[in-house]
Order: sequence, then C-alpha cells, then structure tokens
Amino acid sequence: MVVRLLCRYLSPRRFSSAVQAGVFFVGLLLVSYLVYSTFLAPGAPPKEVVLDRIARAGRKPGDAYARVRDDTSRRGPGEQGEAVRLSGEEKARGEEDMKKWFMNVVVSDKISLDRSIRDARRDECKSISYDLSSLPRASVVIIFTDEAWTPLLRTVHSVINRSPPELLQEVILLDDNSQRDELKEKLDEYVKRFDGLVKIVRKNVRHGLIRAKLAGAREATGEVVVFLDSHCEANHGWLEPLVARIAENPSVIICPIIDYINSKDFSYSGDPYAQSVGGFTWSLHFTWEPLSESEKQRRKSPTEYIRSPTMAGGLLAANREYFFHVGGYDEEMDIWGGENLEISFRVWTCGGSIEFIPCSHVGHIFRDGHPYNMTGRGGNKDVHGTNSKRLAEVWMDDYKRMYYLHRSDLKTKDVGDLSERHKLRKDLQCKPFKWFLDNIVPDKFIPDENVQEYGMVQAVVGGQKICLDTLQQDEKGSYGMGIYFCQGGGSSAQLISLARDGRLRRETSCAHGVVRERETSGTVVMRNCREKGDEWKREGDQLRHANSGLCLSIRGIKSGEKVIIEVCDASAPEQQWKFVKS
Ligand code: UD2
Ligand code: MN
Repeated sequence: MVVRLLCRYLSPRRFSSAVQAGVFFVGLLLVSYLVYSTFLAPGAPPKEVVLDRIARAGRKPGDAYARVRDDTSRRGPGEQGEAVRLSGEEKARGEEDMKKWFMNVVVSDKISLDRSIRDARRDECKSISYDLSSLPRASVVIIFTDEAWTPLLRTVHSVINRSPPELLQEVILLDDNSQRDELKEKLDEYVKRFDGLVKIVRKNVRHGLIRAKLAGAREATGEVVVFLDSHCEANHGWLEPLVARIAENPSVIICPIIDYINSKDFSYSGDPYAQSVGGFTWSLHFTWEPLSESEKQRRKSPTEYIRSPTMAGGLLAANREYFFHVGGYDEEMDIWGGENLEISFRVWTCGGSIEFIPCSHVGHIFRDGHPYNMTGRGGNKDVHGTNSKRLAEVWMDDYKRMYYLHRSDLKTKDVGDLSERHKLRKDLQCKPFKWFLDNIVPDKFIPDENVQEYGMVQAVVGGQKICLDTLQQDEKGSYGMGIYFCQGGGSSAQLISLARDGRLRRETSCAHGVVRERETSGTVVMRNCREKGDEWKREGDQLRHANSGLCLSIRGIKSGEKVIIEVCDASAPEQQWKFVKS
C-alpha cells in the first residue's frame, strides 16, 4: 500500500518538466543520505540534531551540526547557570581539584556541555536586529594549555550553540603544547561532530598565551578574529554586536562584558547593567574602574559601546587585518601577562580605540591561580614583570619611571631586543604616552606631577630618620598608615604625594584622619580615593588634618607601628615632616 502510494506520488507525470523532476530527486537523495548517516549509521545523534542538520544541509561547513537552542525548560545540574553542590566523596574530590586546577572539575563534569544559561543582556539589547547576511564572519580562536576537558569543550559548545551560523567562520582550538593524553588523542575525534567547523592547531613548543594568540590569529580566515580563554561560556546573542561594531568601525578592538563563572560551583552571574571599564596601576596591573562622567555623557543609549582605557586581556574581537596592522602582540612577551595593557596603550595611541560592547556577554571562570607552569624562557619566573618592562620601555616614554618605582630591580634587567616594537611605534606614528594620560585617563593620578610635594615623608627624632610607610598592607582595601625606618632607593611603600587638592595620597588611596568623639588624638586610615579623601594643610613643616585640626605625629610610636594625629605643637620634632627624594 505504502509502496503503491509512493510510486504514484513519484510518478514522472506529476512533474511538469524534467528539470523539476531532477531537482526533486537530488533533494530526495540528499535527505535520504542525511537520514541514513544520522539516524541509522553507528553512533547516530538524537532526532532534534538530525532535523536541524537536514534544515541546514547544503550550506557552510559546520552548518550540519545541530546548534542547541537554549531551552528555559532544561533541567539538570548547572542548567540555567545554577550552582552545583556536591556532597560526600565527590565533594572531597572537588576540593582536591581546587588545588590542582583552581576550578572544580568534578562539578564541571556533571554539567551538560550544552547547558543553558540565562540571557545576561539588558532588554534594550534583545530587540536590536542585525542583518546577518551583510555582517563580516568571525573566526573564534580559543587558546589553551592543558585545560580540563569539560570547561574547554563547554567553551566550544557555547560558541557554536549561541552564534548565528551565518557569522561563524570557524572555531580554532590552538593547543599550546598540552601534555595530557586526552587532549592529544581524543580531541580530534571529538570535534568531528562539528563537521569541519572546529579546527585544531597544535604547537609542539610551548608558546605562552601571547604567541599562542598570534599563532591562532594567523590561522584564522574570517574577516573578524575573536579570542577567548579556554574556560568561557558565550551568552545569548554575544557575537552579533561584536561583528556589527567592527563592521561599523574596523579600527576598534572590542571586548564583550565578562560575566563571572564561579570556579567552585560553576554558577553563572551576569550583570546586564555592567558599567565598569578597564584601568591600570603604575605597577602595570589591570584594574576595574567606574565609568567616567564624560563617557556617561557621551553615550546616547545604554546599548552603545563604552570606550575603555584598557582591557582585561582574554576576551576580545578585532578586524583581523587591523589587528595585525596595529602590531598584533609583542612576539617576545612570554607565557602570561602584560599583553593586555600593551595592546591597550598601543591601540589608543596609534589611532584606534578600545571599547566594551554592553550587549555582548561572555562568562569566564576566574581562577585563583594558574594550573600550568608559569616559568618562561631561560627559567624566567617573573614573566609578568619582564613582559611589563617591555611595554613600559616601548610605549610609556618617560612615564616608565612610574613602573620602575615599583620594580627598581628590573631597571637594568635585559628583556630582549625592543627595536622591532620601537620601529612599529614609529611607523604607525603613534602619539606620546602623555597624550594617552591627558585624553584617555585624565583622572589618573600621577604621583610626581602637578603636586605640592612628593617623596618619602620623613621625620627626624633623636637622629633617627622615620618615614610614613604602608607596612606592606594590601593597598586594595583600607588600612592604617604606619611608620618605618626610611628605606631610600625609591621604595614604593614610602612614596607619598601631597596633591594640589590637599589630599595626602598614594596612587589610589587617600589619607583620612580618624578621631573618636571627645578624644584629642587619632589615626590615619588610607582608603580608596574615590571616597573623597580629607584635606591636609602644610603649616611650616607640620601636616595639619583640616577636619580635626590635629597634626601628623610620631610621638610615642615606634617603627612598624601606626602613625597618629594629635594636638599641633610647632616645637615638637615628632611633628616636623619633610618630603625627601631618597
Ligand atoms: C587574564 C586574561 C588572559 C590574559 C591574561 C594576561 C581574561 C578573562 N583573561 O588572565 O587572557 O590576557 O590575563 O596575560 O581577561 N594559556 C596558553 N599558554 C600559556 C598560558 C596560558 O595557551 O602558556 C592559555 C590558558 O589555557 C587560557 C588563556 O591562555 O586559556 C589565559 O590564561 P589564564 O586563564 O590562566 O589567564 P587569566 O584568565 O588569569
Ligand atoms: Mn582565564
């Protein structure tokens, strides 16, 4: 019966022309082949996968891979970006993982590689429509060295699941000399399911993440190159706004908003209203800073890009030609660190810009340590330091002195040949670092410029030189300012400025006088200068705290203890302070 019906249906008389018949039969063959290869062939994937493949048949590589559409009804460990809690023996194994991997791999292994996560975008982003056919295609480069299996593959799955096929040229897995067998043996087999969309490039010499990114970008064929760390999850609609912005302006280097994936329980937290931008410290570390007033004013809509002075480093997208035109990365930087500030200073001063795209979100597992060997070439145990010296020497002009305040040990250190990077800077006719300071980070405090006084703040009592000193307290939080024997040699723990505005401060922390009610002396607490910071006045050699009227003093305190403020006494040697250079 079925056969008879089929024969009748397929009878040539039904076609008005031979061409139509031909098209029909070719189509039928294709569909039968797909049905066979997917349903009947060994290891056939599930039905949804097959239907999706059929729907996409005959298009670009990888299109036959079923992209899992996020499903708010998905349930299971970690679905919807929820935390996974372990107990018993698994919990113990998970805790071991934290020491080895700095992430809980037991938890990761329990979560589907296609897990659902909540859309982290604000509503205004969701209603933007993109003309996919006219946007450039992107190569997504994921670099890794001995990454754990499931976090690495979840990165790949999330990229493929949440990128429109029209925009995804390829995914390049750049293996930076991993040693684990599963990464060497099983990965090639695994990625076959992506039907040519995922390429593996292996380096049999450890490159370090900077050269690894360059190597990945050199393999890329898309007009846009996107870099990701190997423990990310791309969020809904992450790719469209990135490529759209690059299409609009090819000389921008842009970053998605980096959402937080907890390394212990893998919960995903996205902030739709995230408004932080990148900054830096003079010791050349990356910092998060609040959005400046001027940038708030400039932006016309909450979906518009945010100009950022620097970037965190891992997650970025660029027009591939522009990326290389503007100098890629410094090939001589090793293993980890420094390249993110280098590319930031370079792009801004050489005519481009760094932007964050609020409608693009990607989650990243922030780890407390590095699960791989951090030693660079020649046994270098200080790759961040030496990489940063390269950037300071090439891009910061005389302001490199600020870096050497923190790292005087590196002043004479050989960090390799810099001539190519100097030449790049000259060829691109990049602006001086001062331009960057004046125009891109006008609020950045420069401890020795435009200040009333700067140096070690020294009192001499009984022939002994005593200086204000941070006493190695963490400058990130607030802490009581101390005193210590003067160190000389430009020890950064003792360098303090009396700024134009009367604030007694360091790079980011400002001195507050703290006096309890009805008391006539108090302490000096350093807090982030974002909280306004008290005013201090010079009176002769005294330093008077304006609010309380008390003076900075070391009466009755020893080296290693906290400095005080007390009733001013112009004749007390404990209250006479000089800013000295060394
Ligand atoms: C941050 C960046 C990272 C990089 C680094 C500074 C984010 C989210 N991450 O550190 O991309 O800019 O700051 O240099 O902003 N890797 C290699 N070879 C190596 C070392 C690392 O391929 O020799 C890979 C590693 O597997 C990972 C990526 O490089 O995929 C970044 O390393 P990380 O995750 O340890 O760096 P992270 O996030 O602390
Ligand atoms: Mn990372």
